[in-house]
This record gives sequence, C-alpha cells and structure tokens, in this order.
Amino acid sequence: MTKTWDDFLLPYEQTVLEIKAKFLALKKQFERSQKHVPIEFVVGRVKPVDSIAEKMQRRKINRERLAIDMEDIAGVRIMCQFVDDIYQIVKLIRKRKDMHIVDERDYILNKKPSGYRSYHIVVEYPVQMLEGQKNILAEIQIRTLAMNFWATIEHSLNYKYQGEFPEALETRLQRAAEAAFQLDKEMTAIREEIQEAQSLFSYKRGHTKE
Ligand code: 0O2
Repeated sequence: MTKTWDDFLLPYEQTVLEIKAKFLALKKQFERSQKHVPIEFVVGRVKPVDSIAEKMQRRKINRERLAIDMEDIAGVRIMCQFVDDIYQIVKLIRKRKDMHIVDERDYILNKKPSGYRSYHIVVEYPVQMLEGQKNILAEIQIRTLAMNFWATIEHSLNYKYQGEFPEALETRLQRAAEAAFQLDKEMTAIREEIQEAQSLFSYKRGHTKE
C-alpha cells in the first residue's frame, strides 16, 4: 500500500464524525418529542494506528484486506440509561437507509467470558470523498451507563496487565460485571418512577430558563 496511514484513515475519520452527528441529531429529536430519550451520550473514535497494527498481527490480517477484515477501525459508542433503550436503538438502526447492517453481536444476551456486555452492530457506511463514494465499515457499540462503567475500567486494567489478569482480579471483575448487570435490572424495575421524575425535572428546567 503506497498510501500513508493518514490517507487511509481519512474516510474513517469522516465516517465517525458523520455517524456520531446522526445519533446526536436522533437524541435531539427524542428530546423535542417529549418522549423518553433513549440516548444518554455518544462518543466516537478512529482506532489508533498502534492498536490497528497489534490487531493485524493477532488476527493475521494483511494490509490489502485491512478495510474488509477489520470492522472496528471506525467506532461509535452510544450510551443508554436502560437495557430496553439499547434494543430500541438497535431497531432504529435496522430501519435506517443511510447505513447498511452487515453484522450484529448481542453481548448482552451472550456476555463475553470476561463479563463484558454490549450490543455491537457493524455497518457499512457510504462516505463521499473527493475521489467518489467509499463504503466504510464501522462498529457501533450500544451499552448502558453501568455496562460502560465496567468496560472502561476493565479496558484500563487490560492495558496494564496486557490481557493476563491475575486470577483473583479476573474473578473480581466478573463479579463486578454481574453487579453492574444487577444495577441495570434494578433501574429497569423502577424505570417508570425515574422517568416521571426526569420529565418533571426537565419541565421545571424548561420553565426556569424562560
Ligand atoms: P477499543 O479501544 O475499545 O477500540 P477483538 O477485537 O478481537 O477482541 P472482535 O471480534 O474483532 O474482537 O470484535 P468485538 O468483540 O465485536 O469488539 C471488540 C471491541 O469490543 C473492543 O475493541 C472493545 O471496545 C469491546 N470489547 C470486546 N470485549 C471486551 C472486553 O472483554 N472488555 C472490554 N472492556 N471491552 C471489550 P478493542 O479493540 O479492544 O479496543
């Protein structure tokens, strides 16, 4: 490949910016509609070159097949309050005409051995570049705030231990993942109460601003 990494990653940067903007726009539409807002916040990133290189080595992916075999170079993460919100977002993504789903992985129903939970959707997204349209793969991860809390901490520890956790720590992390999932269940059980309070709160905020 004669292209530099910067050239190669340019359409991925554009993909992340555009998909992120679209989910933020969706959030705004929910806010305007006075319905429950299933999106808490959205983040996005292009996988750093050293992580791409590490994954290429681990997965034996050669450079010619990089854009086809590595699905998460462009990544967008959507955080939700409730587990049901995740599935609502999934349904909305399935209906969209501006991105095409190529794979779905439900790590909520089928948690990873680490304890990791999230819903992953791989989409093919058309970006308009100077040289024409390019179809870019992007991974959308949808998770609750509790799942995100666990995954963020586990990710930092993983970096420190390079995936080789001491057994006691691994067990503790698995237990923490279950505690986070219990928290999601408890929050679902009192969901109506929470939503009533939130709509009262936003109504009051709306009034004090005027
Ligand atoms: P980053 O910094 O989040 O981008 P693989 O990458 O080989 O593990 P695969 O099949 O390519 O897996 O994709 P998968 O499992 O659908 O998604 C990989 C991404 O999901 C990871 O990206 C993480 O973001 C997240 N993930 C998957 N399993 C775990 C886990 O056990 N703990 C945490 N914290 N996150 C996980 P990267 O590349 O690790 O990094």
